Amino acid sequence: MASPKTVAVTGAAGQIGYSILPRIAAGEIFGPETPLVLKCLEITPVLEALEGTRMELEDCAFPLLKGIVCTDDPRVAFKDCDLIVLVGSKPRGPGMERNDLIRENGPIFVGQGKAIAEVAKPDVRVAVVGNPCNTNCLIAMHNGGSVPHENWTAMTQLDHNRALAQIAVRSGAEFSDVRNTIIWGNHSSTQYPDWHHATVAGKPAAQAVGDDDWLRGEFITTVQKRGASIIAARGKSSAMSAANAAIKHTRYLYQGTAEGEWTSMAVASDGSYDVPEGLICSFPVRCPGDGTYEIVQGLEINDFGREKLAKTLAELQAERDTVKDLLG
Ligand code: NAX
Repeated sequence: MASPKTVAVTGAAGQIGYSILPRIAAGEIFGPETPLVLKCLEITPVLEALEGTRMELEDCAFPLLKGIVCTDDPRVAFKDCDLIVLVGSKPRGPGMERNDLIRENGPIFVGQGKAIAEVAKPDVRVAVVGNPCNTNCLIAMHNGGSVPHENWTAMTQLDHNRALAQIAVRSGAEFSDVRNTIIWGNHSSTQYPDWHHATVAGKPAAQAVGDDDWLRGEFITTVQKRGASIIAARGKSSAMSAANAAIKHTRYLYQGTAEGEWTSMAVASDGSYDVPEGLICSFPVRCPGDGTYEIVQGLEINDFGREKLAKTLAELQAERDTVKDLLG
C-alpha cells in the first residue's frame, strides 16, 4: 500500500460534492493502492447537511478511506493536503452579471489561496472547479504564497469531454474513438473548442464528421452553451458530468495521459501560443503522471482559430482587470 493522500473538497455538500466524494473515496484519482483521508469544507450554515454526506460516506465503507474531516475552517480543511479541489463558490443570482459573480466570488479565493499557502503541503496540487474557474484560480494562485504557479489548474475537462462527445455522436463513432480535441481559453461561452487536431478512429475529425459548416458553427456553439442547455433542461447545473470531469482532470495529473494523447486544462500561461504570461488559460496538456503537466507545443492554429482564441483571451484579460486588486 502507498502512503495515504490527503484530499480536500470545498463546497462538499453541494451537487458536485455529492457526486465527486464517493468517486474520490473509491480511489479513482490515485488508484486502488492509495489510501486517503478526505477533508470536506463548507460554509457554516451548511455543516448540518454536510453531516448527512459524511454519514453516507461512512456507510459506503470504502476500504481506501482512512478518515473524513468536515469543517467550516479552510485552515483545518487544507492542513497537510496533497490535493485540493476548489468546488465551492456562490452561484450566480437573479439579474447578476458575470462581472458581479467574479467580484462576489473573488474574496473566497483570496482567503482560500492564503490558507493553502499556510497549511497545505508545499507541493500541493490545486484544481479549481468553482466558477468563474479560470479567474478564481488566478486569484487563489496569486494569494498562494510559495506554492509554485505550475501547481494551480482550473477545470476545462468538462468542455473537453463535451467537444469529444459531440464529434463522436455526429460521426457515428464510439466515444472512445475520439482523441485530442482541444479547449482553448476561458471556461465560458467564449471558449474555443478546436477539432483541427482531433482524430476519430485514427482519421482526422474533419474527415470523419464530413461537415465543415457544422464544425465551424453548431459544434462550437453547442459546446460553448452546453452548460446553459443543461440548466434549461434539468433546472440545475451540470453536476454528474462536472464531477466526472473533475475526477478525470485530477486522475490525469496523478496517473498520466495516454501515449500520443492530450487533454485540456486551464493552467498558468508560459507564453505558449502567444497567450499572455500568467493568464489561467485552457491549453492542450500532456501529463506524465507525477502531478505535473506540460503544454503541448507546436500545434498549428489557423486564422479561424486565431480569431476565436483572441476573443476568449480578451475576456480572460478583462476578468483579470476586474480582480486586479485581489491579486496580492
Ligand atoms: P452547489 O450550489 O450545489 O454547491 C456549491 C457549494 O459550495 C454549496 O454547498 C455552498 O454552500 C458551498 N460554498 C459556497 N461558498 C463556500 C466557501 N466559501 N467555502 C466552502 N464552500 C462554499 O453548486 P455545484 O453545482 O456543486 O457547483 C459548484 C461550482 O462549480 C459552481 O461555481 C459552478 O458554477 C461550478 N461548475 C464548474 C464547471 C466547470 O466546468 N469548471 C462545470 C459545473 C459547474 O457549473
